Amino acid sequence: MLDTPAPTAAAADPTDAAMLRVDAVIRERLASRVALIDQISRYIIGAGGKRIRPRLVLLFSEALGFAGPERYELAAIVEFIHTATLLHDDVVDESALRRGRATANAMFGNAASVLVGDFLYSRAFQMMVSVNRMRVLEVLADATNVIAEGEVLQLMNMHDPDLAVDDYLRVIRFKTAKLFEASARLGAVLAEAPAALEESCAEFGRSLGTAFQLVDDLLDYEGNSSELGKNVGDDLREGKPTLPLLLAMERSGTADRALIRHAIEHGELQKLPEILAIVRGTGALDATRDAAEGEARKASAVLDALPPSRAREALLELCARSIHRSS
Ligand code: GRG
Repeated sequence: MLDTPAPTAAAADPTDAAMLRVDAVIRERLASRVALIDQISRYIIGAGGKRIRPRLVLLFSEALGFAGPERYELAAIVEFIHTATLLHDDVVDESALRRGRATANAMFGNAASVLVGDFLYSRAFQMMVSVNRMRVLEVLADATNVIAEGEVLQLMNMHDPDLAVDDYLRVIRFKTAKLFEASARLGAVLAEAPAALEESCAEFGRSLGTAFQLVDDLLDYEGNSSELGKNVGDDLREGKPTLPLLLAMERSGTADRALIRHAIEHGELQKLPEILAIVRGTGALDATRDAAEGEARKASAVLDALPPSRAREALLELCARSIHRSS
């Protein structure tokens, strides 16, 4: 089990009030003179989302003593980038449900979703320019580039039942952990923290982001669509070789392994119940959760480099919540 405390419902998050400021920035910066952009961007952003990445910016800047208004702008920027990737990803994956609603591609079509994703992505860069710090631009230009590489790598790995676990991990570090890493790092950049401390923050984000995606991949098998706000089984439908399947293949006999291989190669959802039974029976889901807990533990350990503060406690809590979640 994770060493971090179990999440407590009553714990006050020091970013709650600051997040209201971030939401105000988000609303203000979504504005476009083009009605369809307004409609779609408000549709997806208004659906909520956990806002984890902006919280990382706020918590790291607070933990390191920075309280300037740029933190709200940067928090909104990472949420815009995240939302742009979701808009694009749902088109690529042909997903129908996101944040408990029909996806933007299902509601407005693929072309509109991709283009509004481009709007949010480029608006994020306009906002970065307004922060006027070359290092911020560098961190986010690098991160978005790596995220795109991760998605292309994932595309190349699709339908490949022989994917190595290390190659799977590389994809999730690129496509998901990189934005967590950048968000945490930006808190340190704002606070002008020494290089070694900035690296520790980045390492926290990398580990937490990896844990987060491992749980995401797990929930695609054992989650509940209404709690998750997206359809379970999407990964299998697409033939995506994620850790639960890779581990189940390693641990199962010839017939079960052949069933999973076939499902990955052909992207079959009909066999989901049988595959779920194999994934559960072989302990692959538990092993995936263990891997996520290991990453979350690594993230928690990094926090020792930070001075004690409310924000540091909230980061610890975030590690626990990222593992023990149903959405
Ligand atoms: C636009 C830079 C750019 C790249 C496009 C499509 C693509 C390349 C990247 C997709 C990356 C992606 C969607 C990774 C998955 C990340 C992930 C776990 C998303 C879900 O995050 P949550 O659970 O979502 O934080 P909410 O809805 O809570 O905000």
